[in-house]
Amino acid sequence: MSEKPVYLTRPHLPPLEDFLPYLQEIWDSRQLTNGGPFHQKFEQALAEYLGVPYISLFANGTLALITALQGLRITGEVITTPYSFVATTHALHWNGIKPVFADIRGDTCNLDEEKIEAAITPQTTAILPVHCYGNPCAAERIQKIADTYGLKVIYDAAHAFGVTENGRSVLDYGDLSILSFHATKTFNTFEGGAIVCHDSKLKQRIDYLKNFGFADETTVVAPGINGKMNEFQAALGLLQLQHIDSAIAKRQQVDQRYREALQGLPGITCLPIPAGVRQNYSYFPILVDGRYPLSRDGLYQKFRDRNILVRRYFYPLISDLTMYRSLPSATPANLPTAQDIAAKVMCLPIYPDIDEADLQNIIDCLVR
Ligand code: T4K
Repeated sequence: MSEKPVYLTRPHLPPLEDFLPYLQEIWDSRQLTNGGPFHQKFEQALAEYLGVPYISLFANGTLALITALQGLRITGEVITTPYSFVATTHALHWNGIKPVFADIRGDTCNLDEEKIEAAITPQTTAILPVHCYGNPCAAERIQKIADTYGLKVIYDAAHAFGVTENGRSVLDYGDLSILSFHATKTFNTFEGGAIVCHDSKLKQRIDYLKNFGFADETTVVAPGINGKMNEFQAALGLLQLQHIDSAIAKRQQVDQRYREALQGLPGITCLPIPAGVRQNYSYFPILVDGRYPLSRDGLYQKFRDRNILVRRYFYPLISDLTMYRSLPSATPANLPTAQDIAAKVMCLPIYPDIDEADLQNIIDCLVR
């Protein structure tokens, strides 16, 4: 076993000396949070980089998700995917909304658009899909369903920073999208997140909601929360924007390396990148099936024994967790593809500065 663990990911950071002038400015101004100058600059720069009309920064992606649901006044039932990080469904729970799970597609691991209509009831108010691993959902079809039934669409785009399909940002779709800038994401501000929306009124409401509902010093217009991003996060974000394209390009090289090395390996399938998609390479999921000499969990253990910290995102399914499994939609028979993928999936380490020897060890662990 090698002494140094190989982590699933390592956060990409700019050179520390480049960040020191930003810190100096924060120290000098003593404006630490509440929409200070870095917050304003980062919000604007980010909207430009992502090519979106309105963006509101948040302390993290989960608060963005919780606030997004409040922003659109979502109630009742929301159709969502069981194949995601727990925050997706927890955000519904924190809003007193009943999650209704529908199955996923095997090719993208995203909510299967053809399973949505059957899950709609008179209580349904919205659809909450996830662009899982940055692969875009079938957004046009989902919008048609939403329009037919008068539903809102909220995209959990936590994995989809900068992702485009046929040149169009995935953030263009739905009523709004949320992003995560957590340390483990392609673009990070230690912790952080955002809501992207398409009209100024909604942005205004979201900005009130993330600041306790304050419209001015004495006016509280809604029961808001504290979701604000602080100046440290915003300054780092501003600097990180200068490095994001090269970080994505380096991730792409790792992705390519894996695909070449694993091509034709019986029992191992790399999830395809759909045609026309500009990915951000945030994850490298593989599916391990019965043709491979080890079970998925056997392979997981082999990696662990070599101190390679692969992860089984997303296993277990959210619908199998104790707090959700008694929901009628959580029954495994309702979610056969999600069950199948969750039993086969494993995410391999991927990050811009991954060591060449580590990469070779990971590949060797799979092929030998
Ligand atoms: N929606 C979706 C679809 C999401 O995937 C997420 C978050 C959210 C919503 C919510 O967004 P946030 O509220 O988080 O902004 C991680 C992350 O904590 C979480 O952000 C992420 N999804 C989820 C998929 O993964 P863990 O508990 O599995 O991470 P952890 O601490 O085990 O770290 C994974 C690897 O990263 C390890 O190998 C070590 C390495 N690492 C981690 C951290 C935190 C570092 O090298 N440095 C670090 O600072 O949840």
